[in-house]
Amino acid sequence: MATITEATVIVTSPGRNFVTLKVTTSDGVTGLGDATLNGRELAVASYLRDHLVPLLIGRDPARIEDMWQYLYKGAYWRRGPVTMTAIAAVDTALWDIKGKVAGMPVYDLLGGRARDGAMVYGHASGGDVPELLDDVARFRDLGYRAIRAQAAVPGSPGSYGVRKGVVYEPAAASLPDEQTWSTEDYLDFAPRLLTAVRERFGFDFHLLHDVHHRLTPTEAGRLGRRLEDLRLFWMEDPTPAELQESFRQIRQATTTPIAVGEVFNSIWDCQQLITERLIDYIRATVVHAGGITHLRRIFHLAELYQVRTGSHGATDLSPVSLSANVHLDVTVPNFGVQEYMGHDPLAHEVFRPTYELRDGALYPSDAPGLGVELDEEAAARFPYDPKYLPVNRRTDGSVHDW
Ligand code: GCO
Ligand code: MG
Repeated sequence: MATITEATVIVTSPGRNFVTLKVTTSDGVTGLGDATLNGRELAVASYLRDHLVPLLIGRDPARIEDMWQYLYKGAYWRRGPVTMTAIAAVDTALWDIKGKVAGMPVYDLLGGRARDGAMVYGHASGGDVPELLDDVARFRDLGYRAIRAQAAVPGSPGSYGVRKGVVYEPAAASLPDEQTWSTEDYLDFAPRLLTAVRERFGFDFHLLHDVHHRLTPTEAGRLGRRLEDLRLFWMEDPTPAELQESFRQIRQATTTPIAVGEVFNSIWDCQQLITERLIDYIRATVVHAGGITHLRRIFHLAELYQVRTGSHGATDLSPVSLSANVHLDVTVPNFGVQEYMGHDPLAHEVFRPTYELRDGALYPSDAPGLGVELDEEAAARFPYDPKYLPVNRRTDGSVHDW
């Protein structure tokens, strides 16, 4: 039996911070797992280095489910983003190893492809409506079949979702950026913005929009109803989801499909949302929801309730977790869409993924395992660069959800 002989944590910042776990076996096989938690990276690095790595050495890398149960139940303290991201990193690395040992891509270990590629949505954004429309045109020219549309809300400087550089990156150095938010301005603006997109480009592509947890259920219901004729693919994160039953109210108010889940870390965060069909798409990811093993469980539960998948794929998810997600996406019957923002070219000096973007979809390669290499020498050239996600305040100065 091969055993785990080494596990190292690589923290690198090629354009943005990434934490990666590399597990090595006595047969010399290595596997990678993403452990990036934007703005709280070192907490996961320490959880891995100080608490999990000592438990991995000498164990059988083939027993993925047992390892998951051992780390989850063995911690006594359950769930939470730090714990679940750390467990995800171990789990993902073990799937990568299992694939390499078997000489199979991970999607084959998961039952084989149900589709060739995973349709992705790209992020069109702009400082105002004309800029956004130009960006939507660009994504259409690039062959995207699903496009998310966001623009800066007039009167709310620093609105989320608007790209400033090559890729969208909301985290800022030193202290968190403090932004201002007016729900009234947003509710007035969002329907105008999305109407402008449909008026200019019509209905032959999927249109998505992210509300980024900013509304109450009443406001979200009202917005969803106003957007119904625009036939959105989804309205994302309309309200914070700690109170799962609050989605019932949005549901009763509108037929606009609802997506949620990028901050979820376990099946318990979405059990009621799924089993009561309060959402249409579950957006949890491999890296933040306990790895391939746990995300697959969530997706299978969702399938029973006709909830489709739409995993988070922002720039703060490394090419390792994006690849893992795409391997899972192509196998699940209830796949919906995969978010894809791409990465800063610097990130590709460190991570060499083999998935391919074609015709608006990501195709995993048939390389054994996850098909991603990490260049450790390149990683060492980009030391950790502390950054924080923004904080959001209402116009009266009180803290709101970001
Ligand atoms: C999305 C997101 C992200 C998050 C980011 C936080 O839908 O992709 O809302 O852009 O804000 O991942 O780290
Ligand atoms: Mg989002």
